[in-house]
Amino acid sequence: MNTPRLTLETTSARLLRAGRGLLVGSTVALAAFSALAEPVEGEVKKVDIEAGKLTLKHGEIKSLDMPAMQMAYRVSNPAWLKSLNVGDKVTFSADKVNGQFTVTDIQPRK
Ligand SMILES: [Cu+2]
Repeated sequence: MNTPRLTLETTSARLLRAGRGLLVGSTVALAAFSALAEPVEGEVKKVDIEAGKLTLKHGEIKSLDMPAMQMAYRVSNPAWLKSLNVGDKVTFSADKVNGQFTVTDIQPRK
């Protein structure tokens, strides 16, 4: 199930996976997990290694109350930027970290 990924996993991502594996039986747990970031499809529009920013065109992100748009994100791991190119199709998760929208997980999509 775990494919090699260029990601640093957040605690919430691990919790989410654990929750899915557990056959969640309680509505409390369901409510907690539903608030976590869902993977979103996007396309790389700009990679700014110096600024540590990634501009993505993305679909709706319900967990962040965001419609589809194009915007710049910070990234949890700046090393990811080196393996991304404009035009790449990706699946990513984003969250607000220290008040800034941040990509917490990103993988190429075919
Ligand atoms: Cu956005």
